Amino acid sequence: MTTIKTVYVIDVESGNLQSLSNAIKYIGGYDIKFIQNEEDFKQFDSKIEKLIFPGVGNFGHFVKQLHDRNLVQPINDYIKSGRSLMGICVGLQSLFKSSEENQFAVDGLDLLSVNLNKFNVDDPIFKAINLKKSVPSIGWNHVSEIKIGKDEDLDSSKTLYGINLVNKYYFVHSYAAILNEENTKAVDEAIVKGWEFSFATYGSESFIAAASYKNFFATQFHPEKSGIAGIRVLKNFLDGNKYAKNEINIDRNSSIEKTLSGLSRRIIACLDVRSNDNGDLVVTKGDQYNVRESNTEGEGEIRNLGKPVELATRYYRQGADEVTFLNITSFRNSPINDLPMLKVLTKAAETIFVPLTVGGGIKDLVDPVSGELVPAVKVADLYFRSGADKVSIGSDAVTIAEKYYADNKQKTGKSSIETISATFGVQAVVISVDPKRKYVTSPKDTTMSVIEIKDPAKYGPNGEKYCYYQVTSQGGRKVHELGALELCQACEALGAGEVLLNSIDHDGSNKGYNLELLQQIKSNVSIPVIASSGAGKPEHFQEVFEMECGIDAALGAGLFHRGEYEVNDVKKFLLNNANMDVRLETD
Ligand code: 1PR
Repeated sequence: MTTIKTVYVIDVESGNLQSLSNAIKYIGGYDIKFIQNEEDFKQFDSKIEKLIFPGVGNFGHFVKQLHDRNLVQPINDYIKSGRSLMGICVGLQSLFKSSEENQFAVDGLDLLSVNLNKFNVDDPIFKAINLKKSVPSIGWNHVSEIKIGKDEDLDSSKTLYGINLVNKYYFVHSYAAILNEENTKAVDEAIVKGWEFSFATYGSESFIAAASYKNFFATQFHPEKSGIAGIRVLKNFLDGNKYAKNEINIDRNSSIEKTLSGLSRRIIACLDVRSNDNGDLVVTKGDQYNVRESNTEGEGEIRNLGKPVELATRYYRQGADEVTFLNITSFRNSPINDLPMLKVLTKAAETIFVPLTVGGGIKDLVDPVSGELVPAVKVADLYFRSGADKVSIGSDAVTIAEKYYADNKQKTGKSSIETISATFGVQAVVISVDPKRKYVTSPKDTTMSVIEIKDPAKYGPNGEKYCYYQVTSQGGRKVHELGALELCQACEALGAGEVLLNSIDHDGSNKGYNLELLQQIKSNVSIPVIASSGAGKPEHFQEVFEMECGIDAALGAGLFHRGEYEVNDVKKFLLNNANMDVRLETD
């Protein structure tokens, strides 16, 4: 009979708790107990042998929670006692000295005397070709170096809890223990004392990817979101297998491209979800946002391409680097605690160990049952607690941006974008943009930034040589006098961490991404941009990643739903035909 052990998890309402719990359940053999405050710690202290300290989002907010809950001293005492502890992401950061990201002016636990700095948008290797480095860093990266053990019997087949040089791990952060002069000195001194590290590089900036000292271990990346490679790291920690033998023995092919950022080409599978006419939740897909089949009598039924959890799981197994669910009708009249997408996420997150994004209806809501006002940050919290890693905001982003410009770029601190990013971090807030091309005869005809159309074949119906992309809300139904670029810039200023850039003109067309739109937005914001709408074959992914502006990720929907291509077909094509770096199953 196998004995079930207990792993204790510090719960300061961090976004990744559910994902971590799911990963531990998947590994098996452990039950989970949460520690929320000093009293819980005292109650369990003598029994704790494995403690996990997960964090995501804002350093200051996270560390303040530890202080407010009187958890700093018990955690320090626990570490001193030599028992096992694993920190994840901000869980790792909070064990360091301090961070630039610190609106509450609280210091970390100072276990290792290094400071956290923001990645440099003006990284010289990007600047040299007139680009900006995307910050936050979101995506899959290798570790570039592992420094372990002083024992002579340690050889290259050994790893730090399974971390090896071949696998890719999911990193999502704006701040890191970057190896500047001061931090490098602290790291060198720590190594002499027996600390062990692995490092990774984002652009030209190297930073601590994992740190370990005796039974203490922490990762900047998210093992619970790093597919099977991450699960292996977590399992090795739980099993106390510090120098686990390397299970991946393939040589990394050194001729494969190295992207400027170091991140591999990120492929996202997207599921547009809504109720069909029978009230069942289905994955659908529109043509220019029209999701009804056309028939001889006009509009037919909602196009039904499958069940959300089933399809999402299939795409994860096919190698999707991320899965996005867009609730395209927002279920406006559902009681808050019973939003249908919560169940979809809960179920999907049980077996999908890559990041999940959910969009649709993220804004301040009034619960139709209780009449209670539910702020957007609470709605987002419900989704995070169900296993989402990011929320995507569409219609509300347009309202917020319009107000931002009307108020002369004043921030209120109260919008969904601001409140969610202040609590859960900028990386948790994606803006979903639904723009439509509008032709203009001259740039003077609008206050929006226009694009000059170079190809005469693409001029407007009246020979217009300029266009801009007018944003819409409510799934394309409402058109606003605001450009896509202006929307993205306002949202970036307010704290959005990523742009999901759709194009109504290209949606469902299979003719490739809207390159002129992508070029305009990506060249004028510093946050990552996901290309969406129009992918019909692997060549379209290659084309979008070859753009000089440096698109961060590419999303596909219809081509995967119709079964024309599997996600890995696209990745293998990118690797074999374009020598592009992708994460494959072996990773
Ligand atoms: O406005 O915050 O409630 O969010 C609603 C969300 O639902 C928005 O993200 C909006 O983009 C999305 N949405 C609303 N209506 C539709 C529709 O199709 N009728 N879907 C819709 C948008 C666009 C992409 C699609 C790509 C790729 N879907 O997500 O998956 O265009 O498609 P393709 O590869 O097949 O071309 P809110």
